Amino acid sequence: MRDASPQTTYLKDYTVPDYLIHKVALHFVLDEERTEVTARLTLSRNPASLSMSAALVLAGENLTLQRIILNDGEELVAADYVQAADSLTIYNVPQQQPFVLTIENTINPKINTALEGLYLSNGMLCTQCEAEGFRKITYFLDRPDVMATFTTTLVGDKSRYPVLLSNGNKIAHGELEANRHWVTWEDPFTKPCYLFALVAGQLECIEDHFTTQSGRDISLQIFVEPQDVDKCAHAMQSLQNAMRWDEEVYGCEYDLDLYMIVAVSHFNMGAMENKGLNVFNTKFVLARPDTATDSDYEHIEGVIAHEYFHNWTGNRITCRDWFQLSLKEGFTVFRDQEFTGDRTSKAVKRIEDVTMLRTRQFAEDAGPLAHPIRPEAYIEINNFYTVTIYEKGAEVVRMLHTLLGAERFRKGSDLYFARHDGQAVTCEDFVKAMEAANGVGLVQFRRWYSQAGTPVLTVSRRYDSQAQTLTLSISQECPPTPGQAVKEPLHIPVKVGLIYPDGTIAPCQLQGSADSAEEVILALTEAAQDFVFTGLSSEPAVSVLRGFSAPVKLVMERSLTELAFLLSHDSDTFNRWEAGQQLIGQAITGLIADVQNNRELRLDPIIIEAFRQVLAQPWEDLSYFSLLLSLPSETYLAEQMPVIDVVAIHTAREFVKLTLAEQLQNALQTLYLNNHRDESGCFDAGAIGRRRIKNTCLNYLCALDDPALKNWAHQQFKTAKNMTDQMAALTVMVNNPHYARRQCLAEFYQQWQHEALVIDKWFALQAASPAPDTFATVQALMAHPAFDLGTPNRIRALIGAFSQANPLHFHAANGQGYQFLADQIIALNTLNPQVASRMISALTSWRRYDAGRQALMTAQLERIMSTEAISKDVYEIASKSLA
Ligand code: LYS
Repeated sequence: MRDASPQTTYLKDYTVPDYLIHKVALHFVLDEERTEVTARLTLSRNPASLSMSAALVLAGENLTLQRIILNDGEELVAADYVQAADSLTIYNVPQQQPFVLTIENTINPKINTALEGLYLSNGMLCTQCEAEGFRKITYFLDRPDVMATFTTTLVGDKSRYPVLLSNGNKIAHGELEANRHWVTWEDPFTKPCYLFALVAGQLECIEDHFTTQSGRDISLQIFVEPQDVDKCAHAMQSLQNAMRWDEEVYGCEYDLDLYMIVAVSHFNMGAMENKGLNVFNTKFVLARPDTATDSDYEHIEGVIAHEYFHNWTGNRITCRDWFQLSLKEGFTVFRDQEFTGDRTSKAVKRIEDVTMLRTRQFAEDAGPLAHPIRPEAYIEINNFYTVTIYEKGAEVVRMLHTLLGAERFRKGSDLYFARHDGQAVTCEDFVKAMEAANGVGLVQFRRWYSQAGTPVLTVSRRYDSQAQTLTLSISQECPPTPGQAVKEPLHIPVKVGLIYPDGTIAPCQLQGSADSAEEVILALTEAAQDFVFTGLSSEPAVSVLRGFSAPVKLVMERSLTELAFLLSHDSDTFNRWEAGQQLIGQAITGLIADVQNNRELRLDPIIIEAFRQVLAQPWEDLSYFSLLLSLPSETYLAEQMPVIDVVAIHTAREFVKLTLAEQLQNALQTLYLNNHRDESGCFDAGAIGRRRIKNTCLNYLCALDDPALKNWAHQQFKTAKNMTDQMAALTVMVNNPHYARRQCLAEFYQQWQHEALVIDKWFALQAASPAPDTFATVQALMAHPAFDLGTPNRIRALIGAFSQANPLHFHAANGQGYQFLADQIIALNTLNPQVASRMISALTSWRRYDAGRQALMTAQLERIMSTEAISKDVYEIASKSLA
């Protein structure tokens, strides 16, 4: 084990930089194993710095320093500077301001398996600098509050690197001897170095344009490897949609004349918003109807939009320090969620986002890694690109939007852009702009930024028939999280609607107020508060937390009958779906107890009746209809249990699925047949909805041991004209006993072996299967020629899917799943620390399991902790998981 634990960085220690860098001229001579970097930096002392020390400390890692030159004069000698593993300290820099420092160093992209800094992806050179990757390119003040203009010259072999890209506009290019050429790029906007990018390789480009609201013509280019040019149309369309939407909704127009996106197959995350040159994981660019599912199409549009939206929320206005990460990510996620909601179905998008929040973020917030959306300390910032920073951060922005309303929120964002354009700012600056633009105070609301944990709202009600009033008593409580034993009450918007027993809307009129509306937003600010509604002629049903108006857990006693009533009558699409989920969730919870106590299983007829009613109604939004028919996931159900019992959850849920399939077989079959078409390349909401409802039915029907229905799946697999249908069919064949399972898996591989993203699906599907032989399959797949520990997408597909999407087998009682995962994390620790540390998450929640599993999981975490040369990334997550 390492003797000194890695250093922690604290928000409270923030100080302004001692030096500023105004201008950066970079010169690269590209080579796979020895790239030469020359950085000419124009610096000056920061007048705002209080430090008296004259030394200039630059960050740098894995760099081979060649020489340092001051003010274009003499080379510095050894006595002038000190080099450490992660820094370069230069003494006695000139008093005259500004001054110029030229640093020459070399780097080796080929051995850079961490995929941070400059690295190789299928022979192409590319960069990833956020958060602290620029220091792996050259020595620099690698912090977001140092903003400079960049000019970049790339020199490379014409055959290997015909395309040479960097940020901004191409200002010059030319030929050199020995089959080489060069290009110079200039980015006129100041930016922190984490937004720097370069790409060099044999790439093909598809091109289009966009005319902005002020009439400027922007050239749009998407660069991919040659075999993928036929999979870019959707990404291009998505970009244009995002550009239009940002103008319409936020008044934000694009600023450069050129917008480039490059898709690379080796990428640690989803995508990166480098100024004018986004670098994307291929997964979020490439799509053709036969290779990508409907949900892939939606994710591509969402991620393209996310990175595009960053141009204002992230690039023009960036973060002062990495503790403010949610300033750009939370806001940008909120923006992309709203965009997708507008483009597809608002109801469905909200439900999907909340589902993800409640399964993943709530789990994070309840575990040893819980942190506020503005954390106070980190060891490795890459570990803080979390669902809390992103998704809970988006919920906090959404609450501001809910509290202020769309118009006033827009006034706030306008002021934020006007005040801070070109600056590196804080979450506090964002809240202040919202306050100032609207003349409101958000003092208590700020606690959302500093407090971790998921608040629990407990709601009870009392109807007084004489007074015709309904009193809602709401209390809030937030469990302790690491480092935060006591929590203060938060400002929570609780959206409420009332429904009379005949299904009509009851007026919401709060005591003492003259306004009456169909719904109200209650401002819960105290630990416990009563809200009295007046003028109610009979007792209404209460629809609380409409649209999931705050990221909280709701505790409210409700009978199955009341839930069934809300499922048919709630006018809020989110709560209507939620009532159904609560209904079925309560039933499954009861069945889980029955499984644990060896009692006979029986599904309450009220559930079957509720589903029958849903099936009997006409639905316009078929995707929403599908969600109403879907069961809560095993992961969601696990979240609701005091001690997670993966076997009982799986057994109970499968029982419910089977029973519903048996009881509703005719209706499900009809629905399947009515929506089964041979549609290819059709991506309107209607076609997407038809596929979704049809495949939901297929999933139920294939739980039945009926050869005719199993054949439906087989036929669908064989005749599918799009990946959604093909994948859905293969999934039910892999997840249920099926005569053609092996054969279809083999055929699928044969058919798609040259499409990496489709093969990822093939790996993930098998790794997530509840079939009894899954663990053996996963082990065998590790040895498959197409498996590769150097490709993050493949790791996520196999190891990630098994550990995060297969609770039943990952948590096998004998601990084999845990040991397997720890083996992979240890292997990845040196290869790719970022990916390794993300894989630990499956072990982090060990306290949620029984004593036997707890012991097995912690033993593996201890084993990970004793890894030789453990990375900061892995150390932080493993040690905090155990703490
Ligand atoms: N800023 C990127 C995004 O759009 C992610 C960068 C990840 C850096 N480790 O989410």
